[in-house]
Amino acid sequence: MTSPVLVEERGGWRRITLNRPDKLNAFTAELHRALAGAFADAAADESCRAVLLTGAGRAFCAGQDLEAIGDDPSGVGDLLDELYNPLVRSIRALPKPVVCAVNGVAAGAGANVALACDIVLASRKAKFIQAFCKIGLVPDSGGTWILPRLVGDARARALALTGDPVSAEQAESWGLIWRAVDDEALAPEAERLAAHLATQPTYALGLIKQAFAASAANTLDAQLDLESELQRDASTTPDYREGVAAFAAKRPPAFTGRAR
Ligand code: LHQ
Repeated sequence: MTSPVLVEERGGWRRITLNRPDKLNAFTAELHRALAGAFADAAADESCRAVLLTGAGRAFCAGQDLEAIGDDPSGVGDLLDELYNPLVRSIRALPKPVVCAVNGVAAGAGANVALACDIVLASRKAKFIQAFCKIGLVPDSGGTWILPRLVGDARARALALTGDPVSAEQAESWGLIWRAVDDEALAPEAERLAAHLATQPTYALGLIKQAFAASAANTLDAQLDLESELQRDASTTPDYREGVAAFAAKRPPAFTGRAR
């Protein structure tokens, strides 16, 4: 049987591909389990220093598989607790960068999982749809948290309340994503970015993710204290010494990505 998630080792980084193209890579429990395993492996493997998440076929992900879930509402909340929320948490907590290459439509939880990634590129044919209201649900997978932070309250509310699609170009100009790129440029550009990130001071990049995670709830005072703490930690790494030495020697740095 075809695996619902493909993992390719690319030397320092790995590509994770949602692989149910006939169903626009909609989430099933099986896909969730495979994806959780792929992120857990990426977290555990020190040689993996960046992750690229994308979808097979013409879509990135159409959210929850509405056929697989049937019409029994009793398990919907549990699905979030058991599958979607851990996925979003694992992406945000992964101490290495996650690039998302949104290769086509990203709807419902598919959109919000993409937006949970650290750097989001989208092909010009991609669309982001907060489809939840169209089926009588509320945005999940962090949508009500991340949307207002990325695009402001006015746009976030309108997107969630109408379910209107947002094009990749609009998403870029609103700051919902990092960059919209031509369709044929998406894969090479996302790969280049993941490969570049995989050569960078991974431990420090993980600390940067920690700082951004905390900033959403922190006062400036608390964030300044956290920055001191994280900077102390970063400055004890071999990569910091290497970065400064390489700068002084006017040569490219060779980072290990390690903490010690
Ligand atoms: C699908 C799906 C799909 C199954 C396309 N399921 N088959 C969390 C926890 C618990 C419960 C509920 O939800 C959640 C979070 C959520 O994600 S809720 C939101 C769920 N997603 C949606 O409501 C989006 C539904 N899909 C669509 O609106 C459209 O398919 C989009 C706009 C994504 C794409 O439209 P088209 O490009 O026109 O493609 P299509 O509609 O023709 O779909 C192609 C095939 O994919 C088709 O199957 P078929 O056998 O007829 O070729 C669709 O039935 C299937 N498909 N989305 N979510």
